[in-house]
Amino acid sequence: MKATAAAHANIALVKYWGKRDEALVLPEAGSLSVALDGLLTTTTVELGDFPADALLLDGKAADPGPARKLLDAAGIQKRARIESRNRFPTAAGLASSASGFAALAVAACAAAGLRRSEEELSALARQGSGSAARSVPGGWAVWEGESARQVFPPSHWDLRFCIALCSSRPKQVGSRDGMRSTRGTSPYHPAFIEQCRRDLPEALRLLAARDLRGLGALAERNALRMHADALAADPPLLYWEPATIACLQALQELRASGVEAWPTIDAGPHVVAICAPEKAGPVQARLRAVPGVAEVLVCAPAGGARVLP
Ligand code: 2P0
Repeated sequence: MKATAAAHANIALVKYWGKRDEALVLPEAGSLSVALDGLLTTTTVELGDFPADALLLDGKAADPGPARKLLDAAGIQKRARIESRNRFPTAAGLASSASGFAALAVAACAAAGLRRSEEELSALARQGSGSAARSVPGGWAVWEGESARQVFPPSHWDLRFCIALCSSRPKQVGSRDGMRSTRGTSPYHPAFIEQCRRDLPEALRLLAARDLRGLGALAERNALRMHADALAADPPLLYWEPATIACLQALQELRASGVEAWPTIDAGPHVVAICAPEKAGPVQARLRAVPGVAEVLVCAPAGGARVLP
């Protein structure tokens, strides 16, 4: 009654920002992501007749409530001892809910001896955190409706994702509250959702063709429009730090000098620059020189969640 699983976090190129069903965690529009090899979570689940559920997150006791919700959804009644570790190079506030809930879904089902398809595991992880649905299949993944599927393996395109860490303080508003508030109060939200519905098929076409200039520019537009949508919420949601803007400008200058790299930004201050492998060195060096950037991690596409022996 014990199993360990590993999963990678992912970065979306067409963002998920809005639920059509809050309780079921169903997205208003489809999203496209890629799993990142440098951002790994390993989770062990032990089931037994323990007095209560317990969760250790990076060695510290944490609320097992959200994990219990996922176990209940899987039909697992036994109490669980869960231990989860983020093998992220720094504790710099990178989102770990995607890799965490993906690893938890896979480890919990393995510990309970439940045979679940990848589609079922993705749908289960989704109930912990929407973006976790995409970390189950990994690689280049599309999430529409109840589950995500891998549309291309990591080997389809050897790109680099340079993550510039632009703040070490915890963000003020989490994704769940942020997207709820945006959906409820931003006058731009319907336009953003319509845009995502147009962006997804276009992004898939550019991804199939390995068109970096096309996909990079689309990812930049999609991310900035998501932030425009959030900025227009009441109260406004400003996720950026001064270093965030400085990174966006540094990437514009790099492109003007012939080093092609495009940014995307999640619901936080960090900038992720997308580029070809041979440009990762200059991009990393340039972003490192931006005042306020603590570190730049370079990641490559990774696979899906898996049970470890
Ligand atoms: C994404 N984000 O597509 C978008 C872009 C953040 C910005 O998915 O409420 O932690 O648990 O479903 O998955 C982060 O949101 O939110 C996210 P819930 P989640 O990656």
